[in-house]
Amino acid sequence: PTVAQGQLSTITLQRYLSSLVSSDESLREMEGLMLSIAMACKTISTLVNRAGINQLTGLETDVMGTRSGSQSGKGKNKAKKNIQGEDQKKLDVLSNGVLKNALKFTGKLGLLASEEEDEALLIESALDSRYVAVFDPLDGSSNIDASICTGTIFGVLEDDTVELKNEYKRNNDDCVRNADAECVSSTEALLQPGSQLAASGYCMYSSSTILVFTLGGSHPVIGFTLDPQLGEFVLTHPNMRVPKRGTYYSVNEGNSWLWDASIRHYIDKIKRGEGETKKRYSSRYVGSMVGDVHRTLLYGGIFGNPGDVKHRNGKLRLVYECSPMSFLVEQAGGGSCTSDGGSVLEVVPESVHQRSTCWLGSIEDVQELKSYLTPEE
Ligand code: AHM
Ligand code: MG
Repeated sequence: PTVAQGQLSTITLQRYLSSLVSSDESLREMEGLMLSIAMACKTISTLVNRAGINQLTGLETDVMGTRSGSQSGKGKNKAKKNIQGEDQKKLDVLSNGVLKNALKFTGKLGLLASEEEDEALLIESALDSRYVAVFDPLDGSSNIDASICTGTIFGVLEDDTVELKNEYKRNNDDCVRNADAECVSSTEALLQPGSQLAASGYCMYSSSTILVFTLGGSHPVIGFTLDPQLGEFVLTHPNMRVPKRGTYYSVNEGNSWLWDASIRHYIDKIKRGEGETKKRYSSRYVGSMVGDVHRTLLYGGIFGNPGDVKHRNGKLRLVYECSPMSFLVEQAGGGSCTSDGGSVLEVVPESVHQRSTCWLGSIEDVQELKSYLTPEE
């Protein structure tokens, strides 16, 4: 819908989505999914806000009911790790549960994958549903205990393997269950390139809680701010467009000694004012992808997680970090690429948790970066 500025404060997420459905009935399932994602984000926002008060900071430990209470996690109990070997924070685990349950109970989602789940989960009650979802429930968790912004990242894909899942249903003795007695499944429907996303977005937990998403196609990138008094997401950013150029670069420069020479060269040029614009770029790096991408969407510039000699594919995950964010930024008129100058959105994932380099931001800044990069052999 076209939204006049004066009407902004009255348009809730629910109202916005139902007006979309009234002109396009095929969006009805998506409406249900978006509303449950939003509901989960509201809950996560409350958890993040109250973390310090409700003792939700610190690491999740392995032994149930015997948490050491140690903030560093160096007590007797071992910190719980995700499949990638990273320590899980209590809030990582809680947020994952909130989002998982919200999506499960929509009855509109057959399969989901999360940074905090070792395997993809099959929702037995909704096997013939149209969509699957991927998410990082609480990205930037290294920042949580310092009350620095964090966020949820999500992507929704159409499932073209419904027949496979029905087959599975017929033979469901093969169901392999995880520790929570949930059914884990083949990940085929999740392993689609980012260009196939039907929706993607993030919710940022910061001085405000902001939900930004796109439904792809001709739909804009749109942002809603949680009004704590109403308890509703209210439309505040009706059509987000990334400025064509910015003056900020956002990378972890602590790793620059390990980067490829081409990337060091590019960053060196723009910060000295010797790039195409001849302007000196400033550094801005939160270390929370959602915060860094949100700023880049609004102010322009470039964000990247380049990879280095030790970690060729960088730190971020393709399926639920790089792809959804690149899809969103491209939909807002920006650009994205991998560290060899290829398209993030065309990479076909081989596994749910695989990592990928990724750069995104202002279209002209991404193009300038690409002129320094060389395709990998
Ligand atoms: P996480 O999913 O374990 O929180 O890690 C992802 C985060 C991103 O939010 C951020 O861009 C990146 O890690 C920062 O990594 P680094 O601290 O190495 O710069
Ligand atoms: Mg993450």
